[in-house]
Amino acid sequence: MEKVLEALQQAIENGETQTAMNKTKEALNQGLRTDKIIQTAINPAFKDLGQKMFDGEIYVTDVLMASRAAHAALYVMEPIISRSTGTSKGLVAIGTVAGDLHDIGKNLVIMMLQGSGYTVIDLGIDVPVETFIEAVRTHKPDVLALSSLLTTTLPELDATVAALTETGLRPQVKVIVGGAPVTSEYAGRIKADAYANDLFEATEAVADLMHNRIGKYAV
Ligand code: B1M
Repeated sequence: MEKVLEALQQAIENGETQTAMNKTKEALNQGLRTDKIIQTAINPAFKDLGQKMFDGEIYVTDVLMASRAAHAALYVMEPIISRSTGTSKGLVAIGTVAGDLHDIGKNLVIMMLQGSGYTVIDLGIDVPVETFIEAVRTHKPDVLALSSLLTTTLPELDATVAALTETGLRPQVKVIVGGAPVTSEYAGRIKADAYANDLFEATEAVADLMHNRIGKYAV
């Protein structure tokens, strides 16, 4: 792995915000692509941190510091990833479900969607079912994207799709779900339209949904 990416991964794991920003700039100046930076430095940093958190080697505060450093790296890459094409390809409303405060993955998905020409309404984290419903009613997005990183908050995905059906809004919006504990099988069970494993798949899946294509991410 390039030295600069190793240093970036380390800076994120150590929660060193300024170093994370500097290393990201350095990586970009060396001509490294944003997808490589994400896949080779940011994702592995959180894989490591997740394991250490699971093993009780580090505390939530350590992970919070790391998250700030990762957001700083994303901030540096944002203008490149989100470079818009001018005309919008469609409207996506996205949020992390109620009870869940994880937003790094969601924010990456947003940047990628914006960079691919979609307009995105970010509903934030810890979003209750009612807020998703209100957003669909008010903004009429083409796609509603739901993120969940906790096993305990998975039922919120189900509850949101069910509430869309109960309120009669389901036919007007496509639903895509994602996040580490979400699987294609689960997405199918709750009758979502698509499941995506990462930011790249999410963007492809949204394109399929926009064109009513039964693509490889359909469930
Ligand atoms: Co938490 N956390 N966390 N955490 N955290 C996990 C998720 C965990 C797996 C760690 C572990 O135990 N090994 C575990 C969940 C276990 C489970 O339920 N299965 C866990 C836990 C237990 C907790 C707490 C309960 C800890 C505690 O308090 N004791 C607590 C819960 C707080 C809450 O939400 N109510 C908690 C808190 C936190 C922090 C706040 C400290 C911090 C979040 C900061 C933030 O997001 N602003 C945090 C973090 C950072 C993690 C880990 C280490 C990293 C998550 C991350 O950002 N990954 C995580 C362990 C891990 O994942 N290895 C862990 C990087 C990111 C780029 O990937 O988010 O997976 P990811 O997003 C990907 C894909 O999933 C996908 O695309 C993204 C980009 O490629 N994707 C979608 C995501 N959403 C999508 C939506 C889509 C499509 C694709 O369409 C709609």
